[in-house]
Amino acid sequence: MVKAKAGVTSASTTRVRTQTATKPNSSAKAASSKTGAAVSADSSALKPKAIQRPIDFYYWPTPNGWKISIMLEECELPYVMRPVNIGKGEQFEPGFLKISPNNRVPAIVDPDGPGDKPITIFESGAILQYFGRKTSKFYPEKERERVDVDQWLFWQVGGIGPMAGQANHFRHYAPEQIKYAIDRFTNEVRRLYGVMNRRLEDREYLAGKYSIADIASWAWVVSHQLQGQNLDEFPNLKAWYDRIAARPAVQKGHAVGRELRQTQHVDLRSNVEVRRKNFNPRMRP
Ligand SMILES: N[C@@H](CCC(=O)N[C@@H](CS)C(=O)NCC(=O)O)C(=O)O
Repeated sequence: MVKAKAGVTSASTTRVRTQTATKPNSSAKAASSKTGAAVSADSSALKPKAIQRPIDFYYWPTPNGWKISIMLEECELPYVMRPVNIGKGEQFEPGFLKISPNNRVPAIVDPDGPGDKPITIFESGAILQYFGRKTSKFYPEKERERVDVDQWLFWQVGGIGPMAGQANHFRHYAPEQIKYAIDRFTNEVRRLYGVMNRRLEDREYLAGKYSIADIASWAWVVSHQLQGQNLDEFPNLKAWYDRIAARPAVQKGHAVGRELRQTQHVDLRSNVEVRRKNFNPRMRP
């Protein structure tokens, strides 16, 4: 279902995931008090609720954004997608800065956060862990299993994400083709694909069962061609990629906002002002 609703940014097209209930928290409180469950205000907010209000999801269809659109779909959480056109520089608008102090997507505001109060979260890894704890899905509760997921999640956030981002930048967006930079980042991404390929030699997923670690890395492997990689060189990785791509929620999440790229796309190479803001940190507020 697609609805128009005012957003933080000037682009206010929003998309609302099908939802069954939008009643305020008081109903949820009443429902839980009937069960007599003795839970602290904080922990109760991290458990799935009978009634969850839509989560505001600040997004642009990019690898870091897909991680969250896929997780929202996998967890069947209701959300309102609020586009932040990073090609037009909307990530630098003051309203968005309050939500995402790093001026980047994705970010979320969950009206039903801990203590039954809204919570704002930026950084895709933190958002994935939050949804994992909130829904008890794709993020195991046993410490040993959770540590396994965490190490691969952090490997993605600190490793393959930034390296693949730089490879993509120097291959496709840099004003000049710098061979040293292209080789350095393309080769490092290749090494990291090799790490995943070895890890997946004797298992179906990166850390135990399908988890937020797989969702995070998959979203980056999607753009392997832009990063100068050939999945045929990595058979275990390719099988993993296809296995995850076959999941209906992954397909749905990956398709969120796809039309925005066509209707609102701005080519960063030809938009001098946006590039000045996006790629020169000294110009940023
Ligand atoms: N570490 C951040 C990275 C977020 C990030 O780099 N987002 C990109 C889109 S994939 C962005 O907002 N770029 C806008 C810009 O560079 O100004 C995360 O994992 O959430």
